[in-house]
Amino acid sequence: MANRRKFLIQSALGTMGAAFGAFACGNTPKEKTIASGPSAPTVLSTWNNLAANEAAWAVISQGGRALDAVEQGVRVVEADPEDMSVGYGGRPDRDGNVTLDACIMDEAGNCGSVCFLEHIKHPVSVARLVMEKTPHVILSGDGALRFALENGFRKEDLLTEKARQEWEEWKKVSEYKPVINIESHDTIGMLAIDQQGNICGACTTSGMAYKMRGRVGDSPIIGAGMYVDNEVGGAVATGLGEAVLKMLGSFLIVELMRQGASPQQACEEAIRRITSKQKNAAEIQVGFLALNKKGEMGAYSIHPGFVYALHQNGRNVGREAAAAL
Ligand code: SD4
Repeated sequence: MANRRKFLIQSALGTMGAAFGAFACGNTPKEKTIASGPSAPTVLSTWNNLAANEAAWAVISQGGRALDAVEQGVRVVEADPEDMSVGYGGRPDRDGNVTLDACIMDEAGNCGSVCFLEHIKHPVSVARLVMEKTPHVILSGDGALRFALENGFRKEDLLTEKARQEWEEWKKVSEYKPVINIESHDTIGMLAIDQQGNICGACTTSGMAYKMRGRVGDSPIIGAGMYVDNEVGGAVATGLGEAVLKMLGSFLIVELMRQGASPQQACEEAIRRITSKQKNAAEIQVGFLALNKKGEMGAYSIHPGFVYALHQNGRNVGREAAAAL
């Protein structure tokens, strides 16, 4: 998969103009949102994950369930060693261990999650089994690994040579300092609406590079890294998980949409909560995506550079979100 830094914004100029025009203002007029038709089948994901969107769309275009679409979509990135923030090839913690977080949620409000999971390439699929086969929502660490192995997953070494070399380099200074939009991001959060009009979501990550052992971010926490409510819509987050955990961003966005906010307005309000309340906001990146049941979407981040991929109306395009700072 292409690195985000080489990311090409693949959108028709006219549409880009409309999108940026809409994003530039605080209150997005409804008719300017990127939208179409009631419950338009849609796949929306963080960062430059056009290939992931394609995999999800393949499920939806055949009449499949949004839950299968988001699982299949994010698995593309989990398996990609070039994406160094998710699954296989993800950057390790400061001790050199790749530890993974993921969650999934369906149209009935069922959800499952794994965190601090090691050695399993597809944590999202383990999260789905937690949802479908256990009475629990979250399994962590050794327990999550044991559950995965008992259910047929294979134990693998997820640390690639490239990630190991970067970690060795990092150890020379050992400074834990997430860089805005670079180095420690690429987490995929995905929302999909299927042809039945149901919305589901998933999120998967190796978390912040060089984190402390045992650190869990927002991505596997239902309501923080991802949330969907089939009456309203869904939201996903990317960026510094600690900032999102402090304000349960995805749940907040869905609740704001329930109260009448457009997806764009809801994302902007969620970012405003961070920039107004969290002292380090200028030094960190957080981006949110939202999708309502009509297929209208919103995207907003603290800093410029947050790109996302939207598959709707037969086109799969990358765009950059407007930003607060
Ligand atoms: C985390 N939110 O673990 C994730 C990281 C991320 O793009 O989104 N990276 O904090």
